[in-house]
Amino acid sequence: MGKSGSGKTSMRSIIFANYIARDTRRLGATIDVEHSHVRFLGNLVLNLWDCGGQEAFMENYFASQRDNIFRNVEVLIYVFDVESRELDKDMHYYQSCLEAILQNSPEAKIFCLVHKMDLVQEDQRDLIFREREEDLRRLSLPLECTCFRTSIWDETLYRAWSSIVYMLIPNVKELEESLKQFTNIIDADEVLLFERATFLVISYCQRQFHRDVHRFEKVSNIIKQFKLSCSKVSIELTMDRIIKGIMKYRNCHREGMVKQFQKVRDHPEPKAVFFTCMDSRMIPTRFTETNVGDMFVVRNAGNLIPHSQHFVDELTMCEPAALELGCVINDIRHIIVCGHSDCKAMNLLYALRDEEFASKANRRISPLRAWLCAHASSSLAKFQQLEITGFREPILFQAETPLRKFVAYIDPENKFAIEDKLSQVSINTD
Ligand SMILES: Nc1nc2c(ncn2[C@@H]2O[C@H](COP(=O)(O)OP(=O)(O)OP(=O)(O)O)[C@@H](O)[C@H]2O)c(=O)[nH]1
Ligand SMILES: [Mg+2]
Ligand SMILES: [Zn+2]
Repeated sequence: MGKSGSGKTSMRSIIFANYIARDTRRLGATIDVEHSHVRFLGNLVLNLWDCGGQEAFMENYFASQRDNIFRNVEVLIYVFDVESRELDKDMHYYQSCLEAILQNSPEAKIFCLVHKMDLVQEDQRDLIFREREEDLRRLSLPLECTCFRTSIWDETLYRAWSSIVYMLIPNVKELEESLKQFTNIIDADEVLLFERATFLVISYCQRQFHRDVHRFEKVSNIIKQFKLSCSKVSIELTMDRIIKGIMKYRNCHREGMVKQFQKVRDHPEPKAVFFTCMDSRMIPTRFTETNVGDMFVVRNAGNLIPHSQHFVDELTMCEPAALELGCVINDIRHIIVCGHSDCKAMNLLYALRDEEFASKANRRISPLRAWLCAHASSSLAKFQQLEITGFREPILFQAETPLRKFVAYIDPENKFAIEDKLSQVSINTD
């Protein structure tokens, strides 16, 4: 939370989405709330809500969305732009947030980030921060708040977020105990435990005194920068690999393939239309061991097939056209719809259960949300029916002709993540 332009999305993008500080200048204002799930320490999931701070949205959070925004909050992070000219208004919104938190999630921890400290003269920073901290503590009563000074241009951002994340880890004491044992066994001066994706410091064990109290954040910052520059090199390497791949194909395999193309051209006998997700992990010809001439492959976000009712008066999409090409013109009799686990499109569909997230305004700015809402909302509805029965009952599918019915059990052994169950429902609904 925090006023528009205070730097919320910037810090989120740096910590959780591999942005560098310079990239944040390109960010637009956040429209309403952006939800993201961050997987953490193996199986923890951090649900981050980045609430756009423009006044119309803020008013809306306190009025019509109050329950939705402030219920089940574990941590409220309020970001103040240290250079803000509207301090009174900032404080007013902050207090409204506290009030709503007190009503809906009284156990929530409160963090205040006095942000953009880089804009304050160095010799003034301590003083200004201390004044703000004092004001905020006083204004927060009866709730307690923890204040940090932050800037995206230095390591202070890591210190603040490490402390926030530390509060959220349920078994942190066990981790600390194991870390202590490990440090003793290897006889180290100091051991730090970083979270793999964000490089936030989760815990540490110190046996030798060290003078620099900011060393952890500095290490986080340096390693993250290093990781980012490695990933840049890796993008260049990937492009290089693709180009080399094309050259190798032309030199080594093309001749053999052309013979197969000619054979297929003279005797085409495709056996299936194969719908799957565009996800880079899906390589359908490899895992089906099919070859030139075997299948027509159609790929999109989430392996969806739009219902025929969407084909109105010449307006259509690629999927029905592909079905006509495969099944009518080429007489293919089999259609395969193949989903996969951890599908980003299905994860988003799951998040679209939230009405506000799926609102018209949000669909207007996101073609992916619009696509999912238009063509997967029936899957979502089926999924929600099944959720009620705890997935014990099968779903019944009935085509337009009453004779075509079938049942499907979704994850009967209860082995999959909830989003993967939705993905299975969606494949069946297609
Ligand atoms: N100097 C300085 N600029 C920052 C800092 N953090 C963010 N900014 C800049 O502030 C501008 C606004 O940042 P956003 O992250 O989009 O602001 P926001 O809080 O998400 O705003 P809304 O989405 O409208 O609520 C961007 O141009 C950032 O580059 C910081 O620590 N120091
Ligand atoms: Mg934003
Ligand atoms: Zn996918």
